[in-house]
Amino acid sequence: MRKNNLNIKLVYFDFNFWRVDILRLCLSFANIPYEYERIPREKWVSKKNQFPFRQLPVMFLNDKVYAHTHSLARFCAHHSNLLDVDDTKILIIDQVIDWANDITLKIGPSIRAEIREKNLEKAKSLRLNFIKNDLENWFLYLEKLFVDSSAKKEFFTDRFSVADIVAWRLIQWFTSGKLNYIDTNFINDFYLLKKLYHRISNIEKFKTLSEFKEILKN
Ligand SMILES: N[C@@H](CCC(=O)N[C@@H](CS)C(=O)NCC(=O)O)C(=O)O
Repeated sequence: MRKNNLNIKLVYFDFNFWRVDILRLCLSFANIPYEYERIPREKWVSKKNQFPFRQLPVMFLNDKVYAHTHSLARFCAHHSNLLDVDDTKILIIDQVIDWANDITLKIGPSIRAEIREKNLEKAKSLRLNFIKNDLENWFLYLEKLFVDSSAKKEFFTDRFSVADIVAWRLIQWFTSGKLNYIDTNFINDFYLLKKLYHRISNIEKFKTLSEFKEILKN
């Protein structure tokens, strides 16, 4: 019998990305087992129609399929005791997840131009526009949300939650050096977010998760 009678399978592409990693990190943090299927990009066209919104990630739960990162994150966080019971705290958590979605949509066109269209000139121009118009602003918005939400300035809701995991995963992504033209030192301008990142990286239970190690290795 699985913990909480949950029989969970997550499906994503065959690379690590925050949309699915936050789900995996939550479940693993709470010792909730899950299966994980990685679909190679080249198989996607033939499989796409099997999925409700033709997008990944999805979660199979007891043989029914569910989609959309935010919905899945709430579910996984709730079962992992990483959501909250106070609805104003949940509102804070929701905003961090929506922030992650929004900044991903902002940087998305430059990623697609590079990886799918293989148009490096277009990718560069879109990326430089993102850096000029969005990068700093969107991290400022997140830091301001942290300042306004957190009394102790330790975690978004003063208790480690999926919001902190989302922020950790996105900061890791944007400082990984994988995003062309983004100076990974940009995070030094966001002292509290940088401190949050290191605080989370040093949570004993978190830093020993296999998912955590795998994300940092890639
Ligand atoms: N609304 C979805 C968006 C997910 C999304 O954009 N997934 C991308 C990969 S990161 C995708 O599946 N794209 C479909 C495709 O490339 O055909 C969510 O919140 O999860």
